[in-house]
Amino acid sequence: MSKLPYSTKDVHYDNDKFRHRSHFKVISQSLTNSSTRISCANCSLGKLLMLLLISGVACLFLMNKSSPALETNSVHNATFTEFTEVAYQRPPRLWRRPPRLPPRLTPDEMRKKDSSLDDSKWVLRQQKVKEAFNHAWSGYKSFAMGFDELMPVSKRGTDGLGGLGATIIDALDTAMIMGENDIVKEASSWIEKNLVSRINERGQVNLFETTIRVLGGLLSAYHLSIGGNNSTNPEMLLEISKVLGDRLLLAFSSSSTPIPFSDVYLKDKVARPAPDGLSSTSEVSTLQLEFNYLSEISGDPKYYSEGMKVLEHMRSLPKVEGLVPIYISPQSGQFSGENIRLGSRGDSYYEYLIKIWIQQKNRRDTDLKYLYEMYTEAMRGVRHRLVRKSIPKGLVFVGELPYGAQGDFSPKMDHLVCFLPGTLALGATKGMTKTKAIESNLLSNDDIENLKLAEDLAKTCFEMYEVTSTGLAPEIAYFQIKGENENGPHGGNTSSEYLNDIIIKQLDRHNLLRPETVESLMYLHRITEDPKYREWGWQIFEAFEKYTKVESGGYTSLDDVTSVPPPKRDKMETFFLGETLKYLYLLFGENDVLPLDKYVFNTEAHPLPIIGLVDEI
Ligand code: DMJ
Repeated sequence: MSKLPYSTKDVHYDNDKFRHRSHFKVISQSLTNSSTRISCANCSLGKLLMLLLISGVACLFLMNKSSPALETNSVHNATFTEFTEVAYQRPPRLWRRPPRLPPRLTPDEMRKKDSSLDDSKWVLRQQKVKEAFNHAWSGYKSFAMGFDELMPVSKRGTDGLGGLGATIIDALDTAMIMGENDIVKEASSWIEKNLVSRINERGQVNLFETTIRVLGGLLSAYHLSIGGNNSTNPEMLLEISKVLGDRLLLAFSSSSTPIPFSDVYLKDKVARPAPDGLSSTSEVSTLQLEFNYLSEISGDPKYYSEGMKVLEHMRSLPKVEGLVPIYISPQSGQFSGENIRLGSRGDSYYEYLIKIWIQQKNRRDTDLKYLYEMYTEAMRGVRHRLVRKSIPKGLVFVGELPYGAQGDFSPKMDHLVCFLPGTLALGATKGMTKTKAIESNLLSNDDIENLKLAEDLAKTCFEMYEVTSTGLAPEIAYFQIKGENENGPHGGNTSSEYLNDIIIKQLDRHNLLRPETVESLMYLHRITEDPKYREWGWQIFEAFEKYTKVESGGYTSLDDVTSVPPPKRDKMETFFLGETLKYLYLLFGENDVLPLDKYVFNTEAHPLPIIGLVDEI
């Protein structure tokens, strides 16, 4: 094998040195190359060739010298035109400088180099999310410790969720995932000292909110602390979960049907229906991931069986292509009204159908295939009945049927619906990457259609942020479908190409720091591996930083995302720490942290292990 003009050792030592190869070095190295030397010296033809080579080198050296014209025209004195004209008069060169060589890395090394640069960008961005979490916690701790939520502008606390210190419990597993050990200690010790007495002393709580935020938070912190974070005692978390779970079971035992009441009175140990007698469909069907896991770790099946009765019952109720009204009566056990939507009161019914099936799919003793079928049918119903495209630019959105199957379609989409892209993607690949699912031939036609819808909807959800002056989404958007209201109320970002597709009404312009879009971006990034989802997430995070951060600590909800500066609403919802910042942190981090084929996230972003797959983290 002929030798290289420079050694490979040099290349490995420092590539940059070899980016520019001097003629002299290249030629002299080839002359001193031993094999050339030996063969040249050994014959007279060789000597002749050597002579020719030396005269060639001399000739090249002379031709390569700068032209006299250029030497007499100093670059500093000549105008640009003079300089270029002179240059153009030069005789064409026979010998040109060799181009700068790219670094001599193998394609593999090149890829690694690029991705490590990219990785470090995301490590820094993830760090920014951690800083935001610290800022949120420090505001809460300074002004509202022990209250449910922080009012960051007026610097005080408020109990909007029954007074169980909801922010502390919602934030605990986020702090664990981020490795914020001081916060973990503070939160755990507050829970250990206060939570049981709060459960015994406080009044009315909502069954759903308390289950997803408080019970869900305790359970995932329990799981993450087993054999891991020793500043939290998992046994303590399990004991408190049982106390709370038992109290919440009153909502089931007080009802004469499998549909639980919506409110539990903790101190009095009773449960009652909401004033209008109805429960929300999403609320009664968004308890089971938590109750099932509590049965799993406590060994007591009662939580599982009460929760699952709701879904078994709902299985037999009439539906519109799998779609259900947003209210249900615990007295009759029947759906109430005809209003069908995937926004408030409907959303997580669909989310939990697939997630409970995933959570339980490895159990041999139960057959929950019916949940998978209910989900598949419902998503067909969504695609058939609720999905439309806006005009003029064709954003895909999910609307509503406020008067049921026979009534008019409403092009209204709550920000809450933005959970759907993530759930659709998860349901399609079951947590695998899209590439792997395709290679393994695992996607059905429904899965493929759902995945496509997931990607289209994720774009729409992102554009709901992009279209406003603040870069933050409103609570509710309407989509243009008839060409009316062309100059109707819009988001204010005149450089958005979707300005006329998205209508934002006066009363819908608030932003509560909600997580659904960044949640879906996290799923789509992990599943499709498309980097654009991370970039979108970063843009959203920057908008939160710019407009919702309160200097003295915490982040605030806004009254109007279409005006700058946006008026503040003075509330930091618990899900900003429990969900929004957690999903952003996971979006910017490694995909194998809490992998989607081993964990299901409850609707409040609390990761729970898929039964039979994970014993410890
Ligand atoms: C959270 O409490 C949960 O994500 C719930 O499913 C919907 N609403 C909020 C966040 O927006």
